[in-house]
Amino acid sequence: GLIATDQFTIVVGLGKTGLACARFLAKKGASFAVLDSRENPPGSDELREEMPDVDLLCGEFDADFLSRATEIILSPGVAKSHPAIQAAVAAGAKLSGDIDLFCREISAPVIAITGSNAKSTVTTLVGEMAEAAGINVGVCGNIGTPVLEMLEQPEKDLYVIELSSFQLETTNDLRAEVATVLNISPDHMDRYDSMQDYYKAKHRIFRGAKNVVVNRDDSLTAPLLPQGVKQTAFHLGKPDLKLFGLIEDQGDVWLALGLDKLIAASELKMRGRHNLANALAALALGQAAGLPMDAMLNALRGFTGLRHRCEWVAEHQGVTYFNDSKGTNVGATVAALNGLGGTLSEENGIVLIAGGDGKGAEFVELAEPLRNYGRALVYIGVDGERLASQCGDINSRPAATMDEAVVIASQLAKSGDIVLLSPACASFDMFAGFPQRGDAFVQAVETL
Ligand code: UMA
Ligand code: ADP
Repeated sequence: GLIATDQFTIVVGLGKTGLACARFLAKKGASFAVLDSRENPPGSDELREEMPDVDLLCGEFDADFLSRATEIILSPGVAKSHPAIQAAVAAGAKLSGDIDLFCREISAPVIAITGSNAKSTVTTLVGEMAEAAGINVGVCGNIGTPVLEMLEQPEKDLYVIELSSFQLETTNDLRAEVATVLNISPDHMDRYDSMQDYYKAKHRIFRGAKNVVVNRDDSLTAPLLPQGVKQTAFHLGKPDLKLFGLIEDQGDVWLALGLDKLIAASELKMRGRHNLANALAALALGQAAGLPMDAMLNALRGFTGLRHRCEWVAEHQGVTYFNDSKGTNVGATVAALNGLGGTLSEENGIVLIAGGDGKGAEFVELAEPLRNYGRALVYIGVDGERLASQCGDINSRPAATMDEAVVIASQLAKSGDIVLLSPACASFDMFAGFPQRGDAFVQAVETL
């Protein structure tokens, strides 16, 4: 029967996060119910099996029921601005998320990482750096493992948490040992009223942080600092004592801090200049958390990058193919174009495969890197034509499938060129997700 007590919690959304929240609350003996707007949400079977007494209400949210809750734990897939959620908040329900619940439980330090792009790359890298230093580390959050799932094991000595703007909307009390916003460019504009709202959500990561890491190349990443918070920074320019950067010496580029050359860029296996920024960010985060430099550099040397992020796929008839399927917003694709374009010689260019579900974005910022490095554009997906219309006067051609896109791209590319899949869009109009889209690209390249 539906909850009869005065004090109860409602978990809104039963995806990975909601299920982990339900398991956590059940273990605590809390009285709670679960709501999901989907008719048959993922996790229902597990919930019914493991917690048969917990009510699961599917379909349109019941604002009256929500308004009776003491606390609402909101999943990242549901907007805080949903009218039923707002009504409940107005009626006095406390709104939080899985990150808040997690932080109340642990005493180990947290390295918290957000940004419009490069989150997963930097989170993974920092995790590997900690591991290389012999630290028992947990890597979790938006990267895939809900934070509360970590509590099913003994407490770690350090948590590296990737946070999305959605998760941060409901995070009130993070108090990270180290926090960073890696970069900010428009994304998820179908969920935010303005860039200002998106920016504000991201900056909640700095609440109560002891150390912050700032990207000096992106002023939107700098927090308003309360006194006593230590700040380090990184950028793709000259370093100083508190600024990780690059030194050029006899034609070689080095990652450096102050006058110390730490590691040659040529030793990194990740491709593209944007990945130098990611390596510097990871070093700055690790240093702020007290990780030893040697271990961090060893981890950097061994890190080949994540799949679907400017991933080298093949060379075919002098053309190199890169899979950047995780490039799901304009900022990511701009970074991939500039990052890889910088490695090309004068006469070569990039054939870009882009398009998909644009999530309400504008694409005009693709025009400049395409003017600098673009050979041609092959566009796919529901927003492909709109994307192409905003990319200046580059030679552009439509394709109906990934196979067709790759064939057309291979015909447009000249020897020495790059063919890059970096869609600047979500994949859901054609694929189950970015991994499936990337796999389709790789497969199409292999059958050329
Ligand atoms: N949904 C509804 N009704 C509901 C609840 C959810 O329609 O009542 C929909 C959402 O709109 C969304 C989907 O269901 O499309 C999943 O939402 P969810 O909150 O159930 O998601 P989880 O399965 O819990 O996964 C979430 C993150 N997903 C989102 O933020 C959408 C995962 O990040 C994350 O790995 C996981 O928690 C563990 O922390 C995924 C993601 O796409 C990878 N993140 C976005 C991104 O990286 O751009 C932010
Ligand atoms: P996120 O988890 O934030 O989506 P990923 O590490 O998965 O970040 O990278 C996603 C995409 O972001 C990459 O495929 C690439 O196109 C782009 N990207 C990588 N590094 C950067 C950077 N430093 N600045 C901007 N975009 C980047």
